Amino acid sequence: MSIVNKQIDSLEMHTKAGASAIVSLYGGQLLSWRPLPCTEEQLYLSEMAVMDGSSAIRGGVPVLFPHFGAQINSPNHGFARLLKWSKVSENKAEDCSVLTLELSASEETKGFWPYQFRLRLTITLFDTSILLNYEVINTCETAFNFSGGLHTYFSTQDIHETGLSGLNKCGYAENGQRHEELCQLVKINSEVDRAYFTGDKEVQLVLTSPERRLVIESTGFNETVVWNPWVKGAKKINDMPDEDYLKMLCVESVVATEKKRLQPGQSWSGSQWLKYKKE
Ligand code: TA6
Repeated sequence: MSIVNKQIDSLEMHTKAGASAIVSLYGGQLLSWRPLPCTEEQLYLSEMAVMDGSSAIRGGVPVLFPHFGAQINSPNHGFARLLKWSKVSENKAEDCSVLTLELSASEETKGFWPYQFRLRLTITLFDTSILLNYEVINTCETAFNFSGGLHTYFSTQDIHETGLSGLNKCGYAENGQRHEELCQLVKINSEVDRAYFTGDKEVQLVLTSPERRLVIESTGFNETVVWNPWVKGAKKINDMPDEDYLKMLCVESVVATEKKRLQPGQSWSGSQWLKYKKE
């Protein structure tokens, strides 16, 4: 955790009872979440993460926009995780703490994508849960299409003992092939990079690992990507220790294959709500 405090411009959030979170202005990225009652870290953050603003931070919750994945003449997963966001507001209530960050169009973003937009991330920290709301507003005079989402990295004590339920019977794409999920509990025993077509209804998944259960509720987004690079993939990632595939699993709430279209003045939002459960 010292890595966070050392190098980047970040904001701390706390509830009165003692849950906490750390958010980087660079990328508008949640880096740490410690809910009650355990106050243990729930997110994976690579100890080799680059924290000087020269590349995306490996871990926490990278915000993807204006596209998911690769696109010609634009950084992988878009520019939002590579730019400095600004703070819109910060409020405290009896049972929660709320922070809103924003990224809007600039000369830099126009170099990659010609549209005027506002991208807002509102983080609400409760004692035992954290709600991330991702909102895109079209502030230009023409319509645009976009994709993106929340690329959440969860920590786990042991990937071999980690499972994800709630995807049974859901169709997914992996390596260009379509499949249907047949498992009640998806176990991660090899490289996985699957886009589940969960649809834009509310989705409820449960991540089970030796140390806890986390309920992951998402709304708005139409796909859920499950990613672990496993042994070979991890070796190719420069900013992650080779053995760390054992300690992480990404469960991403995204708009990917089917882009969203916004008319001038329109907005769209999706959310991911992470709820800590001990057993
Ligand atoms: O969302 C899954 C994914 O697109 C994987 O294919 C994998 O490459 C990952 O994201 C990480 O991408 P990054 O650009 O952060 O290295």
